[in-house]
Amino acid sequence: MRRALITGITGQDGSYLAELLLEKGYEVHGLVRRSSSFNRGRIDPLWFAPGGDRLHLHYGDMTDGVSLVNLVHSVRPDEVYNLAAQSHVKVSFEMPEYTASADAVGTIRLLEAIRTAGLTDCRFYQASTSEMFGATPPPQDERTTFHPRSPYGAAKLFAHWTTVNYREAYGLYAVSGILFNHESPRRGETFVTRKVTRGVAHIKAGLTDRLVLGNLDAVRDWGYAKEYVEGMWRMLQQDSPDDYVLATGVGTTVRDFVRMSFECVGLDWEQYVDHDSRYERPTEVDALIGDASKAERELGWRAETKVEGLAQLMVEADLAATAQG
Ligand code: NDP
Ligand code: GDR
Repeated sequence: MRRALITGITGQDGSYLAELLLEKGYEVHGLVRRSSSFNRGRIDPLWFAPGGDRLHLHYGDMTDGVSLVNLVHSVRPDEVYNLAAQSHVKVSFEMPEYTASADAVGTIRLLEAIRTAGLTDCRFYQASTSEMFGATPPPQDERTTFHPRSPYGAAKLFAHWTTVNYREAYGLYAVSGILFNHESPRRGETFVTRKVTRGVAHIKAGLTDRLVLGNLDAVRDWGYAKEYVEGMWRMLQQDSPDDYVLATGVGTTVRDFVRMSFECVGLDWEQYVDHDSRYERPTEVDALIGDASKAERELGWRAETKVEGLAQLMVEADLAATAQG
């Protein structure tokens, strides 16, 4: 039985990936950080799903190297998926040092834990991001120049090159998945898509009549998270390690995503949306549109859900959640 360790298992991607690996028969170990409130809502249903007895959770933190060393030495995983991160771009401007510690140095801590445990056959996935391209105009692929525009983007770029270096220096099977934005009903409520679809559901239910947003002109390439975790897994099943972009190839403005989401419930967005510059970033990433043809060619992976379908499924899930209270 293959054994996987997932950092960030309580997040959007971690929960979908844990589900996928349990379905594939893996023993799944997850790193969970201590919180005063319940932070396992997304993975709670997995305990009761088929294979739930193969799920094991461990306390630890990306900023605590000792916890990572102890965990890797005791679990001795075949595959490690490093998904844990302070993943909010705007927050990274307010917490740059913490973001660098968790996202950049945290990756070094984890890679060193694998190396010092002597796990030479262990396969490592790093959750890299289109934010590393930042100011470089689209389309972006694996050969595009990096130009991050936030402490988050810069920290992830450090982690990306560290992953490449451990592959080259130590022969570790280490890959960097450069993923463009991917969303779902499990997306955190402060990211723009979920903020919008949840806002639409609340407006439709009469709980509020306002939705306050920042920059509506930014262009993003939004796909469906459930499909992207399949791409992560495929990256670790190749004969040799390499880096891949995952994206839909379609760019949409925030404004158009807002319009589509309101149209799902038959409302005109302009009647409800206000602007507040406090939601803007000191430096914005204007446009991200990915070219995932290498992943399609070598992994047989392509994004199936397009942005309209994504908005629809997220609005429907938020309408259902709102109705349940
Ligand atoms: P989320 O923000 O939903 O999840 C982040 C996870 O990391 C959570 O489990 C969180 O725990 C955990 N975490 C945060 N800080 C620490 C820490 N110091 N120690 C241990 N765990 C920590 O992110 P996503 O699921 O959306 O993204 C997964 C990864 O992919 C992230 O690294 C993100 O940066 C990257 N990425 C995401 C993209 C996207 O569009 N979703 C695109 C490209 C890259 P808790 O639940 O307790 O908060
Ligand atoms: P992003 O996602 O920064 O692309 O990072 P986010 O949803 O936060 O922002 C997307 C765009 O929407 C604009 N925007 C707003 N954003 C938020 N959060 N809240 C608002 O009210 C708002 N109004 C407008 C933003 O300015 C931006 O242009 C996500 C994260 O998941 C990262 O971890 C990941 O690496 C990248 O996607 C790829």
